[in-house]
Amino acid sequence: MTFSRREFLTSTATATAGAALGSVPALAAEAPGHKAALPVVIASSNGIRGVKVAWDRIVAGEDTLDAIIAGVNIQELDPDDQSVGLGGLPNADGVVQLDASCMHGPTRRAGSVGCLEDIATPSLVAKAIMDYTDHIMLVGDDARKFAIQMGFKTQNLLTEKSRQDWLRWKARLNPGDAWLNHDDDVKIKFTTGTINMNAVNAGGDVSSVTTTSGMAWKVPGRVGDSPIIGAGQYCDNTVGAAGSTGRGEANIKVCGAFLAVEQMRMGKSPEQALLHVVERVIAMTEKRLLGDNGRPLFDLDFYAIHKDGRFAGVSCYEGGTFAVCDSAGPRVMTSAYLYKASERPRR
Ligand code: SD4
Repeated sequence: MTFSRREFLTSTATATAGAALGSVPALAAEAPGHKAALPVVIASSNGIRGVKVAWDRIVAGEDTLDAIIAGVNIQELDPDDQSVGLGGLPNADGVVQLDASCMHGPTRRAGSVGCLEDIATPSLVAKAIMDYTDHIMLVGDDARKFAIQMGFKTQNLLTEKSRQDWLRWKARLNPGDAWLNHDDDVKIKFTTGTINMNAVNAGGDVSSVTTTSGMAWKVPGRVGDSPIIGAGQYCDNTVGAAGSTGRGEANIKVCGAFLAVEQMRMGKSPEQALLHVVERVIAMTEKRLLGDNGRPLFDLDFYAIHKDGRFAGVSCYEGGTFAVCDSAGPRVMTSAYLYKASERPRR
């Protein structure tokens, strides 16, 4: 921990004001945060359908990891979600390469896959690696071969919509090259969703999963934070779970999901733990990614759940949301944040 107490209180005050939770907290007096009766499932906001599916399955007695993987499968198989699985935005070569990882609290096992092509459900491939091998991570063509051996079906993951977006990006890349712009009116997306989901059942068992097509237009072969155990997601059955969406390169450097769980282990609430993680991210950010006001030029969101039912979402900037489902049903909630939206530097 490199922050002085004064720095901690100053930044915590910013964050807490951002979360509209009132006065400056002392280290021991934490913001109350959110708490649900178990079971509870949380996810990035694109998981709003998935948290309900996962929660229903957990209530019906299904294992937490199987349940949340069923939850994220919805996005993976949805061709209109351009951040995950089928229809994900491709890399710079126009090839969809997927990353995913998962962790199962009760058995303390983990699985992960990076740079996977042609298989729409990398979360299930990560789980197959966990279930059927003595390894944790497989990547690239050999991960694809493994998946085929395990019975997964290959398909072209590049939808026409994502191919058109890639073409527009490519055409505008260098004004002087031989590609002509073929559509001037369309805004090009660079990153979108990714889905992280975490659950605790009534017995306090915890699991986590993250799945993504990664950063759009990435350098072929690039692996983000999602398949990195401890960055994209992490869980410990004695504490809770955490995960992330957003700029993976920023998260990897602080092992954000692991750090969040460790902060909860040391007694912080999920919200305070995640605020600590985001502060570490900012402290570790190179200058080229900071605006003149010292605020980051990227987005990064974290989600955490404690095994006692407390949970939180935290973003760099005001405006972030996350999905939750408990006995009150699925809903989107506002994330706490470090900086006001007005502090976001212009690019
Ligand atoms: C990555 N964290 O590959 C992912 C991307 C993401 O919203 O979450 N986008 O870096």
